[in-house]
Amino acid sequence: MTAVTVAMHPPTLDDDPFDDAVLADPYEFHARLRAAGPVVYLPRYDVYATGRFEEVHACLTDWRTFVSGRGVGLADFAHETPWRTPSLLLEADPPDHTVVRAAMGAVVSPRTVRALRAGFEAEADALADALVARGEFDAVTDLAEVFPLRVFPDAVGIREDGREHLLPYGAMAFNAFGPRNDRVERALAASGPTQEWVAESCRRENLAPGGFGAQIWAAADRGDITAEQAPMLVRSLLTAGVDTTVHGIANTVYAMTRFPGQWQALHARPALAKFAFDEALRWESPVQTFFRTTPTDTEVAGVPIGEGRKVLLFLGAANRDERRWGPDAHVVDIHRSAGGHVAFGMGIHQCVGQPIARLEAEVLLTALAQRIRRIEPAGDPVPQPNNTLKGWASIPLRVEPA
Ligand code: HEM
Ligand code: OVM
Repeated sequence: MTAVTVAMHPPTLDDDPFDDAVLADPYEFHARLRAAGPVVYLPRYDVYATGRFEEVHACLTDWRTFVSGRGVGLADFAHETPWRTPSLLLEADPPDHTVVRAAMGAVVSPRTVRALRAGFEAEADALADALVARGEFDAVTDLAEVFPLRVFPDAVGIREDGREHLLPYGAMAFNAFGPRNDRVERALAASGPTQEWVAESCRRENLAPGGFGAQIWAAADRGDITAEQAPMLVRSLLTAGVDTTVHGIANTVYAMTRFPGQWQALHARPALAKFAFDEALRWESPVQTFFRTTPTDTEVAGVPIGEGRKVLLFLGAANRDERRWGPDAHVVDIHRSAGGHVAFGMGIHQCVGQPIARLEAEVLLTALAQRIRRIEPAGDPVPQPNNTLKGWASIPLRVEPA
């Protein structure tokens, strides 16, 4: 017998995953994406894509074959000019990435973040008290946007004025990973003052002592990183550290409105808050997608992929893959083992801000679970379209005090 290698042509899907309607409700598209095959071709953007857990996980962990240094959005930095200086973490590969990541990992660590817990708890308790007293509020604008902005900028040590730039800047950065559609063009066109404010905020003299920002500069003083790299790392915190947690918190509340029994379980045992957060991140992942680029000819699940191709990884679809999570993948169950989801990524780029995100979510959900017996929608949630982030602009909520 002669062994014959057959180059497999991937199935083609004509969908636009960055269309407003798909962004608002991507799950039907995700199902067709996973069903079509382990790898599909999207002619609309001339990219390969995968929504299956096994392939997404494999690509995330194989950083040599699927690089980040050419950008983790649709744009290939080998051919296109990035909208801003690329991130030294997100948009870098070893060995450059390794040094910088070690420095950031020392600044944002389980140990350094533990010191923030008491202060975060006090803020969470105060906010929960005020919202429960109101009885009705918006889970996005009154809760999920308020809490991170109350604790995170102070933890970094940035100045008070101009903090209203943080959410728009993050939204723009995550939009910019997608195609240059209207949403991106409009945001970029008006972004001058915001970009200037962010750059200013990263300077050593504008960062309060003791915060993550000052600790990044201290790493430069020690020679762990250079003085040119320090402000770029502060920028990474400001870019990735706000909108992500806002949507993570809001999506968790939304998940609980869709599965009221789960809130009952959480109220009965507030210590389950951290599991509720992981399960919600799995079920509705705030960061839906990232791209990688192939520096050499390769292959995924038998599908050949040429040099210099973009591969679109659907984290949010992988987190609902029945092959990995079983037939009830689409059900929220805070008692399941959601650990191992890829909502924070996987491998060398796995979210360095996780300890902060988890702390924020845990203290806030705990405070709410202790005080609220029942939650129910007080109106229709309003989606917030973003090329990368899955979230809501508004989630009207009614709560019944414990
Ligand atoms: C990386 C998601 C919160 C800072 C990542 C990645 C994901 C992610 C999926 C991997 C990117 C890749 O593989 O290309 C999330 C989610 C969050 C969250 C869902 C909240 C629920 C945060 C926070 C910070 C942060 C609070 C900052 C304090 C970063 C940075 C990276 C990163 C700097 C790049 C790490 C590297 O490339 O080595 N995040 N993130 N994130 N995240 Fe987060
Ligand atoms: C960064 C960064 C990291 C993760 C996500 C992200 C806008 C940015 O290092 O700037 O999204």
